[in-house]
Amino acid sequence: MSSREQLIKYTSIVPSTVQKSIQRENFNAFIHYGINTFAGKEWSDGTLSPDLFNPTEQDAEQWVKVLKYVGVKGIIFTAKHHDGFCMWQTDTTEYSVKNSPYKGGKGDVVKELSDACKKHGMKFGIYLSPWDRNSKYYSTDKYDDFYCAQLTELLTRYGDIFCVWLDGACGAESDGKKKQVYDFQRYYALIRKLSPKTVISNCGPDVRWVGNEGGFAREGEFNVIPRLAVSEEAIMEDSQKSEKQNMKLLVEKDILAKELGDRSQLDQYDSFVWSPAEVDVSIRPGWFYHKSQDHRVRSVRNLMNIYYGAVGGNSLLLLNVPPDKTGRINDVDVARLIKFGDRIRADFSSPVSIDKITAPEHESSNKIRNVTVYSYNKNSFDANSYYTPKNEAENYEINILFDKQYNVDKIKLVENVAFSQRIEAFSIFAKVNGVFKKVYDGKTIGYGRIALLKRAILTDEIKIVIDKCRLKPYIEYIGVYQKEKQSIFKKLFK
Ligand code: FUL
Repeated sequence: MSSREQLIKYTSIVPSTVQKSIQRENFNAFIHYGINTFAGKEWSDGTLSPDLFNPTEQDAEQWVKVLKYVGVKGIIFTAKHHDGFCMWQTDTTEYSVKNSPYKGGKGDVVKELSDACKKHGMKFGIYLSPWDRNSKYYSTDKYDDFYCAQLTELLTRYGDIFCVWLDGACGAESDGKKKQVYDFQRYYALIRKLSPKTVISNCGPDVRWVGNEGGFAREGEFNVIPRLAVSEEAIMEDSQKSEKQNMKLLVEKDILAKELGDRSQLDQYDSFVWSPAEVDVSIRPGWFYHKSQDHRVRSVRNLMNIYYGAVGGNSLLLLNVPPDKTGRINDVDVARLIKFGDRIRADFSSPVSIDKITAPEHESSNKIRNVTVYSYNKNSFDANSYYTPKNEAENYEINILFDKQYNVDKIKLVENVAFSQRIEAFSIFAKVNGVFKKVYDGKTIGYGRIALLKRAILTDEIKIVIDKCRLKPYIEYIGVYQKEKQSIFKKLFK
């Protein structure tokens, strides 16, 4: 049993500004595109000829427009995958688009995409694989200089970079090479110096890999976790070391998906960090495009499940959409993505109208009515207004009365993470024929829980009970949504 001192310590851990920004805009896209696309490979060994890279209709604006329609806020692009082939006009190596036939060697895919992102109000980020199978410096003490020179080019030539995604995967030993010891602290310091607002993900201090690539989020996702759980060594140890393992992680629910950060675990440590989890998953079986997988693009239902699990489960979602050999996102994926975007919007298009909301007496001006403030158009909550009770209690009951009966199927809940993550268990009851019936049992809330009811329920009153909490709760938002009445697909195809 955690002591009060321990709970005070856990609740003193809060997100940094950079972490808050990505938790608010928690749905982003990955684009895996490079020499592998043209060779039909997932991992290539750094010896493929740059001649292979020759898209005929490359259109970065198409990528951005499609992804914007889906609702993603930022795009993270594979500027360099493990093969070492650079997608920009780099001065650090000859293995790049500058020696490919694309635009007579004058093409710069990083620039094309960053320009398209700027034009369409999309954030732009880069994936720069630390593992480099082409570089002559790899496995030598010159490699960190080489990698930092690449980072510097990318962070100084293309405007704002919202995220640098550092992959922990490395198969150098199976290549017969000495494992490179990366100077991660130097990479982080360089990124912070050149671009202080950039989020450093995966093998980095700001965002943590959820532990699988199959789209599975944890049911109870805590942001306050033991510091030891996010050491670079631990992440690299758990990352892929062979192509076989890479493919395995794409489909399996890895053991790493076990919960981190509940009280019983925290009680064993004395140093903690704020660490949001990210679910990175591909719309196809592979990260790169393969024609043979055109019939295996994820269904809208599957994408929605992933969306609700991740965005609705206090995690970030990073959905990979790989352009094909022409340099465009394939029509199959485009059609799926359009329906996916429509489905997300439709699911949140009908909030119920709340007549009365009551809760235990509030502290100062932090009254319960504050939690209903939400600007749908801006897709944001008012983070400065929240509810917190005056006194700590065993549990907290919030009653919500609607103006009439609605067919409710989801409730969105947000904690104000400026006060850490506190709620550990909650339940939702709906009044049916004058009697409250339990309709949902939940664990964590954090920055976003979408409580999806097993079936829609016709009701004019619900009750949310916070059953377990670290000290007292700080709630930023509660939204109750009706089941979308008309099938979105009918609307699309009529
Ligand atoms: C992994 C890589 O090995 C995959 O190819 C992919 O880039 C994925 C996002 O990360 O570690």
